[in-house]
Amino acid sequence: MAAAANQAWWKKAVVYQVYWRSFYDSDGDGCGDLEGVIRKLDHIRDLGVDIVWLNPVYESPDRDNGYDISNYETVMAKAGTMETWERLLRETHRRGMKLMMDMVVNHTSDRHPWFVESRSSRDNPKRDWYIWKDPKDGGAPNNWRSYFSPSAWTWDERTEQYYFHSFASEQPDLNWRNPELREEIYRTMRFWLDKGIDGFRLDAIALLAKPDGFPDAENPADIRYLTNNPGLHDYLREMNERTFARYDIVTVGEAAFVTPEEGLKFVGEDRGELNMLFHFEICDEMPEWDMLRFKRIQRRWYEGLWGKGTNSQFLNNHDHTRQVSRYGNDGPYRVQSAKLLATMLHTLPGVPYIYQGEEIGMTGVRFGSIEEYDDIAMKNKYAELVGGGADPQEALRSLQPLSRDNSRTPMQWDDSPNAGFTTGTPWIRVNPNYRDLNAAKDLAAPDSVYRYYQQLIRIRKENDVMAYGDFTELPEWMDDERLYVYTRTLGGTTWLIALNHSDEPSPLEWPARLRGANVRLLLANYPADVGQSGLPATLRPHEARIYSVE
Ligand code: TEU
Repeated sequence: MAAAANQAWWKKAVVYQVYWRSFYDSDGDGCGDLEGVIRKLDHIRDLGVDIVWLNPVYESPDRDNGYDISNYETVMAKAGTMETWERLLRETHRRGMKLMMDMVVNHTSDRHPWFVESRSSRDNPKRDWYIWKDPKDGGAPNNWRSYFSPSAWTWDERTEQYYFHSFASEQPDLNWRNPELREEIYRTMRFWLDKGIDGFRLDAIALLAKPDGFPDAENPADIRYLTNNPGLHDYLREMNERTFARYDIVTVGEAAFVTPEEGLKFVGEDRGELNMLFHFEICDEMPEWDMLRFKRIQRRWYEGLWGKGTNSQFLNNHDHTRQVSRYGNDGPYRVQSAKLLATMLHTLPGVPYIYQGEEIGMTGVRFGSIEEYDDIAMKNKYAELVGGGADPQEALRSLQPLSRDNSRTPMQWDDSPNAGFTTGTPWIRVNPNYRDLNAAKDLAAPDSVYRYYQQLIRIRKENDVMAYGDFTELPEWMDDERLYVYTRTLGGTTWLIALNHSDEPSPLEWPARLRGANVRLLLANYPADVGQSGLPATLRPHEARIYSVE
């Protein structure tokens, strides 16, 4: 395998995602805010995190929780003021961390002044900043769905045309064919870069290009047609040249439906586009834990990117339910499982992302009625199902496991009312398990998940092998559905990671080449003597161990 690609500060980084509206509410209005993030920065810093990824804070009607922007250069009042944001930037930097902003340039809010102008008349100068089409056969211009609605087109009575939206009708797509629009976006990006931010997470960045003529899809339900269309990489190269390349920053592209070969087009170090890829071959396409499928995906992406571009490692975020519930064990082995998943993500090739609350093993949630949910994607889908005749309770049950709200319930700080998140009424209900599952209780526990994350991040940062070491699965367990055993090797350093992703103890027959090696325990998620030599004959349920091998 090719040697690790050239080194860069962000390749050894650990990213922590702050969904600020659910992080900490400083003023009791029930919604998290930037002042609240400032007050909790030490919680993030003490983990050992390098980069804070802040979900969108720009002015927005909040139909999609900030991913429907109505002014790119102001902070939404719910979050705070520009002064608060500038203080957050300073306080983040003062703690030796970097701030990565979430930038949404595929679409705006339908209340953005640009769209208000664009929809005002067919000959408005900004008409072409969005995508307008005449009806076809008396209906929508084609048969495409959007991510959030049965049709990707919404009729506009005033100008008697349809406009295109990859997500909700409140999120009209920008027309990236228009050079004037592109320049305005680049100017906005430089507005934030000139404030001293350290990077961007680029939302839905694989959707910018649209195909000529918008032909009908053979299978409208398979929405891949929304992504990776011709011209996309021309836009990304121009974007990089006009903005990112002029600053010492890091960029990560959220790109759905890409293969490793396509992913490399975004992040190949010779491409002049983006730095890191955030793909969804797991979270979008692997509904529940499947060890062999997970191993295959990891192999494919390692072979496709390693030495040429940088992958991200994550199993949850604000759009995907909490990993210990979806891909682990959130019952009797919740603590061990949370630590095992973390060990895997921080030792596999790629930059690890921590989603707020993951570091204390927070779990998914099940609310009793659709009214208790907030997620526009879930509510639109529920309306579509029930409108199509589905039983309401059955529709709710079918949508609950993957509802984005599973990971959007407030951060659970302590066992006081509303988990210490707010003194007001929370914008979304707190997970009822907060009394037993919260940061204060976890930090006081001898088997604290948070303290394990601290150790995991520390050994990653003290050694280059995790960021730059080659990845090799041990053939003895390649087809094992419980055990995941692999090494990372850089120069003379070899680390061995052994994971038992199951509720049962798993015996291991170590190969002779390892039985005689000098093996030393570096970290374990069960009580163990770090530094002890020798390999275990058995791994306990959800046991994870990291060894150095000489
Ligand atoms: O999500 C984009 C998105 O939904 C897909 O690209 C991807 O397949 C994956 O499922 C993520 O869920 C981004 C934001 O993360 C999401 O919160 C927004 O709702 C969406 O864009 C629209 O801006």
